[in-house]
Amino acid sequence: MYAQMVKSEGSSGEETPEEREFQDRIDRGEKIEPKEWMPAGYRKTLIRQISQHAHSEIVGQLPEGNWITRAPTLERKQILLAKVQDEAGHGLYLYSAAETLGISRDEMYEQLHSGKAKYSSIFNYPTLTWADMGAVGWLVDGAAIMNQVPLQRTSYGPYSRAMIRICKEESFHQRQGYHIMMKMARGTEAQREMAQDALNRFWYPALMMFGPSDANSVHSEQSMAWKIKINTNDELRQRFVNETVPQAEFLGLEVPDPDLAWNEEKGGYDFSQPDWDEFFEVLKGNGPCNKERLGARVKAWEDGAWFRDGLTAYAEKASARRAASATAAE
Ligand code: BYC
Repeated sequence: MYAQMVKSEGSSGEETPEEREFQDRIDRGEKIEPKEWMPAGYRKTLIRQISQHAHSEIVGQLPEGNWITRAPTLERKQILLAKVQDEAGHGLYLYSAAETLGISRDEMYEQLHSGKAKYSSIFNYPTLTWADMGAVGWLVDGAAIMNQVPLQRTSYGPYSRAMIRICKEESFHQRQGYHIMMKMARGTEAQREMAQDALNRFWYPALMMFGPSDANSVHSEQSMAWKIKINTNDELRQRFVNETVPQAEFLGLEVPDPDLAWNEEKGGYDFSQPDWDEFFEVLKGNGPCNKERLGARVKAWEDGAWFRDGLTAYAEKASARRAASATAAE
C-alpha cells in the first residue's frame, strides 16, 4: 500500500517494527492518542501544522477586530464580536492540542513572535471596507471549512476532536459573511461596487490559503500517508472554486478571473492560479500587513507581561500558603 511505502521523516534506514505497526494503525483508521508511541517526524509535523493553525486563528482576529468599532449596526457589531471571540477559542483549543505533543504554549508563542512559525498568508492582507468583512467570512472562512472538514478525520485524536467543534463554528462564520455580501450586493450601487471590490481583492489570496500547488508542496506526501492531511492542496482548491463560483453568481458578482470556465469533462471549473511569487513573498514576511500583524501580536504579549507576572506571583504565594497550613495542621 502506498502509505506503507512512505518512510518516516528523519528515518534514514529500513522501517522499524514500531514504525510499521504505527503505519498499520493509521491505515486501519485508528486514532493516535497523546501518550502513545509515534515517530518523531509525525510529532514534529503535527506540532508544526497545529501550531501554525493556532497562530492563524489568533492573528486572524486582527483584520476583523479592525471593524468591530465601525460595524454599521449594533446587530452587526454583536455578530462580528462573537465571531472574533470564536477565533480566540479556536486558537486555544489548537494550542491545547499541540501541547499534548510536548511543546509548551510559551515556546509556540516565542516561535510566532520571532517569525519562526508561520500563520496563514491570508491574514497579511488588509481589510479596507465593511464589505471586506463579508468577503472574509464568505471566502476566508469558506476556504478554512473546505480545508478543515476533512481534518475532522485526521489521525491525531486531539486535533481531530478540536476540528469537530471548530468546523461547527466556522459554518456560522461563513454564513454571516455571505449574509453581509448579500446585503451589500443587493444594496445601493456604491455598496455593490464595494462588494465586487472586496471579491476582487480576496479571491486570489483565498486560493492561496490551500498552500502551494501539489508539485511544490513539501509536506503533502508524507502528511497524507500519516493522515495528518486528508487531501492535497490542489484537490481542496478545486473543490473551493467549484462551490464558490455559483455562490458568486447568486450574488450577481463576478469572479475576477477571465479564464474561469466550467469544464464538463472534469466536472469542475478551470481557473487561473494565484500569483505564486506573491504568495512566497508573503510567506517571507513581505506581504502588505506582515509587519503590522506580527507587531500587534508582540505588543499584546509585552503589554500583558504585568498580568502574567501577577498571576504567577499569586499562584506561587497561594501554593506556599497551602504548604504552610498543611505543615501547621500535621
Ligand atoms: N500560509 O508543504 P506544504 C483560519 C507553508 S484558516 C502560510 O503544502 P502543508 C481562520 C507551509 O507551512 C487558516 N504558509 O505545507 C480562518 C510550508 O512551510 P513550512 C489556517 C503556508 O503544511 C478564518 C510550505 O508553505 N488553517 O485559521 O502540508 C478566520 C509548503 O507547503 C500556506 C490551517 O492551518 C499558507 N496559506 O500544507 C480566522 C489548516 N500554505 O511549515 C482563522 C491546517 C502553505 O515547512 N493546515 N504554507 O515552513 C493545513 O492544512 C496545511 O498546513 C496547509 C499547508 C494546507 C496550510
